[in-house]
Amino acid sequence: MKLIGKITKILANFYYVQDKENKTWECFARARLLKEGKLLYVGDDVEIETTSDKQGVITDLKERKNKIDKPQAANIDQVLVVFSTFEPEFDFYNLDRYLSYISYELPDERVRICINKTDLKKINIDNTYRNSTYDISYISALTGQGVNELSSEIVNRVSVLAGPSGVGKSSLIKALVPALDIRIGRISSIKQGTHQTRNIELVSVKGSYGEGFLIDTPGFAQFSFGGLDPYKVLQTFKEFSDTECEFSNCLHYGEDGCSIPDLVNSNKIPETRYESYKKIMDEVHSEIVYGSKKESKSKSIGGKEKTKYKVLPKIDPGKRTKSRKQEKQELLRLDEESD
Ligand SMILES: Nc1nc2c(ncn2[C@@H]2O[C@H](COP(=O)(O)OP(=O)(O)OP(=O)(O)O)[C@@H](O)[C@H]2O)c(=O)[nH]1
Ligand SMILES: [Mg+2]
Ligand SMILES: [Zn+2]
Repeated sequence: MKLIGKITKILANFYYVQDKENKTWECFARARLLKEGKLLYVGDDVEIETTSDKQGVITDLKERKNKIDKPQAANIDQVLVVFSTFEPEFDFYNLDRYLSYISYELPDERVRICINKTDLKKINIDNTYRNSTYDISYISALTGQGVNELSSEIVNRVSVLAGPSGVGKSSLIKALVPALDIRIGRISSIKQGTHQTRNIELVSVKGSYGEGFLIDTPGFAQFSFGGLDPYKVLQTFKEFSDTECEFSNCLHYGEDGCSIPDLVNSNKIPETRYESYKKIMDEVHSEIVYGSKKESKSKSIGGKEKTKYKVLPKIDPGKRTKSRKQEKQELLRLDEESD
């Protein structure tokens, strides 16, 4: 029997596919698909050929609207970037990294900031993001505060939850779908760096308001902006990309005569957003091709003419030490993720 369904979970070589009647089939992927280089992601719509009353083989991958490689998911309508106010402590720069990275990968989809654990501590970041494209929800997965309002935002959409480990992504899904039995961490284990969610998993949420799909993902910290297209990165900061600057092609990255610093000084543009942008741009330019226009601002750390080599932007030594430390932490976390 042939069926169409959605991949909800991938474990080793097994793909779990949910059909239109909400029945889940345990499937292998036909070798030909993998040979053609078609990687299958959670969220993909596939055709299966059943082989028993529970199992089947994926025979075809339907056209996908989009995909993201970290976390791996496809056919996404919206990303909920979840951060907590406390444990782990809220951090503007870290949030801006997630926002920029996700908007870069999925430029046409909605990205919403969800500030969780408002029962522990309250923060208000409305002002900082007033000229950005991001909507903000303040919630508590624990008390249910703000969760109902959020549920109306997930109807008829596939939403990916992304954010650092321990911020409460799985808890939020559980608050939206109380019957779910998903792994939720304890704060004590979070402090030891344990990642609770191991697999990317899609769940459907049904309520009186309709149905939506949520994709839970393990917290991740390791992603780099090195070598990305700086103009596309600029597009992820709408408050600058939409602002008039003296120069039509200005990256607002230290160019003489750029108007952005004045707008920051007069509070028209939030300073934290500008600071995040510059740090992200440092990273973008940390891997550039020889001869590109930023070369003069950067210091070579090796390599030959006309070959691609690594350059480091000139940043003050304090910052550089910090970023190396962060890098090391991120690598440590990645180790934990992949164990
Ligand atoms: N006080 C409070 N604690 C919360 C809230 N949401 C989650 N927690 C706690 O925070 C811890 C981490 O929650 P998880 O839902 O496992 O976090 P996660 O983002 O899924 O973490 P990973 O799966 O590791 O990426 C657990 O101890 C939760 O009980 C909240 O709104 N308030
Ligand atoms: Mg989780
Ligand atoms: Zn400018």
